[in-house]
Amino acid sequence: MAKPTLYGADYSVYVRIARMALEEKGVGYELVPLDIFAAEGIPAWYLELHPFGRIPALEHDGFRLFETGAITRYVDEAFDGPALQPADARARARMSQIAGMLDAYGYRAMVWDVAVERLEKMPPDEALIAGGLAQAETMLKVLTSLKAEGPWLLGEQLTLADLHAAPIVAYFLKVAEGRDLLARFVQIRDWYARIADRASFARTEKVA
Ligand SMILES: N[C@@H](CCC(=O)N[C@@H](CS)C(=O)NCC(=O)O)C(=O)O
Repeated sequence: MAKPTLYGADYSVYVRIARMALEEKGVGYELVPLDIFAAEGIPAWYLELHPFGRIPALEHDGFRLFETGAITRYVDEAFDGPALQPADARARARMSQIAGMLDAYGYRAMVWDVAVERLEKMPPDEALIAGGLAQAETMLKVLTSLKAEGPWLLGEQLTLADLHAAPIVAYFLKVAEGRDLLARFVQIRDWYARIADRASFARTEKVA
């Protein structure tokens, strides 16, 4: 089968989720660099692939796709390799719930309101950071309550839920407040140590 092409930047949390899925499946792919925040703006050709101007987008044998959740499910279903989605209806629903929850309530709070605000804004908006940390605390509480017994979020099987969560948590941990908060959620802290130890995580780390 032809190699898929993924468009995006190595700094992006969502691009990393898609790349981790490709890596875990053992799928060779080409990463075409696309800096979504480039001063010169988003190239017109990319808006053909993603009319909303976000990254990533995938192209495979003439098939074009955007939205990370759709991309990771496609990668799991279209290629050989270990299954990254549970067969059981309830576990599969839980997987979608965790990914949806991270998209809706985790990403902005943990990545932008806390990590990017602390690292890149001078001076940072402390109220925004405090609000982001409060939401992150709820996220970590809920992840703890939803986590099944076993090494991964859904138990014994590594799934798209783990791959969706890891890059968001990794970004959050760039700042001390993120590290201090995670330390209080032992099960998620230990889960993170496991996922961060995988080759798919190391191979998608941004090179400085
Ligand atoms: N719903 C999109 C979200 C992707 C997304 O927000 N990507 C970020 C980079 S991590 C982006 O493109 N941001 C550009 C912007 O906010 O203008 C998906 O699931 O792929």
